Amino acid sequence: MTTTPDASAATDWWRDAVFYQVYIRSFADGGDDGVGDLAGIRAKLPELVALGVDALWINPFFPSPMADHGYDVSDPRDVEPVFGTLAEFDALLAEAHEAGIRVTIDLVPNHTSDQREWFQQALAAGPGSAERARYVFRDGQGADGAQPPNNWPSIFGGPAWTRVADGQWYLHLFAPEQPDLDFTHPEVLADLEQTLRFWLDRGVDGFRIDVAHGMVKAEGLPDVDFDEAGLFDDHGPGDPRLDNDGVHDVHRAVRRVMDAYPGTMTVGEVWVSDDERLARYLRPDELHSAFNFRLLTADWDAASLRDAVVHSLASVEQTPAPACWVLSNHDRPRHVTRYGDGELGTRRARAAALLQLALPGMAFLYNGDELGMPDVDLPDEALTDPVWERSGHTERGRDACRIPVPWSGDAPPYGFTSGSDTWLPMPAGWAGLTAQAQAGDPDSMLSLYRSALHTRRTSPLVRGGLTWLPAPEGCLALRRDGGLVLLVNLSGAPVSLLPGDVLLASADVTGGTLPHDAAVWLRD
Ligand code: TEU
Repeated sequence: MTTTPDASAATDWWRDAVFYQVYIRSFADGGDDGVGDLAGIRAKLPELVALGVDALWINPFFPSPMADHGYDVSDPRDVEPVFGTLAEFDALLAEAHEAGIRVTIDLVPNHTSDQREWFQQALAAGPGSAERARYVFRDGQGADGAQPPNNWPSIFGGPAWTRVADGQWYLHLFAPEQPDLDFTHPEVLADLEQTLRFWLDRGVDGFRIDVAHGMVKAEGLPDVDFDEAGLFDDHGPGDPRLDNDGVHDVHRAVRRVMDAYPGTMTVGEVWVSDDERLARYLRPDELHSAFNFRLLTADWDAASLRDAVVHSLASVEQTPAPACWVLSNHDRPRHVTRYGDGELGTRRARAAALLQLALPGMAFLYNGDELGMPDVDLPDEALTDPVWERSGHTERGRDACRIPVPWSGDAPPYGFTSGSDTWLPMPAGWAGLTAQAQAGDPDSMLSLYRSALHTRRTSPLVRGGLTWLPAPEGCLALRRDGGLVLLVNLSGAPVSLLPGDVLLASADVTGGTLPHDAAVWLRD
């Protein structure tokens, strides 16, 4: 066990924390195999301290056949050899805590790897067995049972059912290598509780909970009555696969475990856009917090961004949870690219950073946000995301936003690994994007993030609730109770600054004007 940083600090340290998402395969390689690992994270802790983040969320690093890059877990209570060892994890945890950085990890309750012992036992034991009851096995439809039990599509494309040798089918909302567990089975919940305690006893500070709206399916597994097109992006209301009321019992059970470890927290990946439905996950005996993906899906215009902020705040208003702001993650196109790529996308991403970090609540940065990393178009043969195969090569999947982070130097692999190859290819032309190149440039994205995080952490201005201020047409203006004023200009033309001293700006504001696609922090 390690001690938590600053043990005297409030147990709700996470309420306004800045989390840094470490997509472990792509963050830093401590060896030469071209895949990031725990040793790589240890080596980069000084960089994370310099950046000024409060906590990490590390994507799954558990034993896995890697059908979905670690989200197919074959043992939830160990470390995948490609990423290191349990001892290496303990060392990382101790060093991070020493450096004042909390560590949260990914919890994948909805499904396991098909290579997990449980699933192998279920296959061997046959229809009707106790072993099969931990998963969702059903007989098929039609005279010979050759049709799947219902018409559910997998979120990765294709049917959500796969038939096994004896003729039964099993459910997988994601890849066939990720069979869904049945949470009505008491052993399934007991195992999850054991996993929570295993990591909490080692000293982790919390969990990001994968597909936190998915563990319980609609009673009777009824057919979906919408067509498959758009499902990948839309987990809308009425989808019988997701957001069923029974899932809240799972969250209550998780919370009971968490409550025995003061100062720890959960953040749920809840792809539910309805404010009231989302709020249900944030009741006092459920999740501590949940991602709100409105900012991550909003268009770059004043109305959409304002709408994202309003709804994110509304979803937590009647709950004990803080808001939780995300611009990018390992599942979606990076925001530099969403905002138009190149100089335009970068310029907007700088403004978006000042928006995200000015808002009340938790903020999640995705590794590379601080460098302004864009997506990379990869050739077909480089694609590794199961979505590419499952969709019949109609969806390219998520590799583009998972390119390894460039640290130094002027050619691939840019200091990411001591080897020569990287698990996804890194492009030429990134010399200026590396952390090393940006650290020395006061006008870089990295310098902007460092300044914003420093101000956010140290200034009493960036505290308290939010009030909208009157703003010029096409602009957003708001004030934190502490006195920080944010102005974002999406009007397409320069606007005058609001009154106050400039603290930080995403673009040149000399002369008292804020250029378009820029943002400024002011002291009122
Ligand atoms: O994602 C769940 C989820 O709903 C996403 O698949 C999302 O719909 C999709 O990526 C489109 O953006 C989580 C993890 O974040 C993802 O990486 C995993 O692949 C998935 O669960 C299965 O574990």
